[in-house]
Amino acid sequence: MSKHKTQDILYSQPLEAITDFVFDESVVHVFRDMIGRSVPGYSTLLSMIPVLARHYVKNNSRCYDLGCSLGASTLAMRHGIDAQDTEIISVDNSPAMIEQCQRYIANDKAVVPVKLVCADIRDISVICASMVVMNFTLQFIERNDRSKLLDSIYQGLNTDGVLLLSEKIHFSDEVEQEWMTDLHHEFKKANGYSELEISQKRSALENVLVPETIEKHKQRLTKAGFRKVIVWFQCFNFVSLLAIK
Ligand code: GEK
Repeated sequence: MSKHKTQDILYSQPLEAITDFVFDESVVHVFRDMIGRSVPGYSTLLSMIPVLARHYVKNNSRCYDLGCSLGASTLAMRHGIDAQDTEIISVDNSPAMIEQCQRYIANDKAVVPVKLVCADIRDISVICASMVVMNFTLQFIERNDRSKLLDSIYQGLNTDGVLLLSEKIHFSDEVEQEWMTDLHHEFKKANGYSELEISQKRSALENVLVPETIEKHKQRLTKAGFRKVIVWFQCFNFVSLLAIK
């Protein structure tokens, strides 16, 4: 694929009507560029996943990447795992994402088996897991379904297993909310996005990506049963939590 086709210009021209954002083929083509230029700290966060995988993934257990997109977190886990007899199950409900992800996984030489599943993450069972990654996916799940999903992840984790949950967050304090939103937009501008692109993308995501506060996430994870929940990474209004069973 030529380089210009992989650059995210989806919202660069004025659109007559802005429809809800979907993870279709046009997004898949530009996804790596889009997420890197839109999520502050994304590459740093990914670079820590092998470290976490080495620490948490145990022999004879499974790992899950829920909302795997093109498999960036899957590959990061795969390269960190030191344990024996493990496999990674990576799930996404976008057929276009899974198709492209399959190619990337096939081109990767690491040995841990990866099973790709095209399904809604609300419909799969997590079983015998030592590590579950949900990197910027829960925010796309309807709010009413979030507790049930986290409860089932908790049930499927082994004792001392870990959930890595990364999310865009909202602040209950209005000043903090505006402050971090401004800095996020600065980050996007510094990465070449125009005011028009930022505002059109924001409208497209409005009903689709629903952020919550850190407090809400911690409360839900604690209620699910996780014995310890910590924010291990934050960059502006993007955070990553580790929840230990
Ligand atoms: C990364 N984790 O690069 N079931 C399955 N997949 C879903 C669902 C659902 N109900 N809803 C959304 N998705 C990746 C990045 S992107 C984050 C994850 C972003 C999928 C959707 O198809 C998309 O591929 C992914 O969740 C979210 O580490 O684009 O901000």
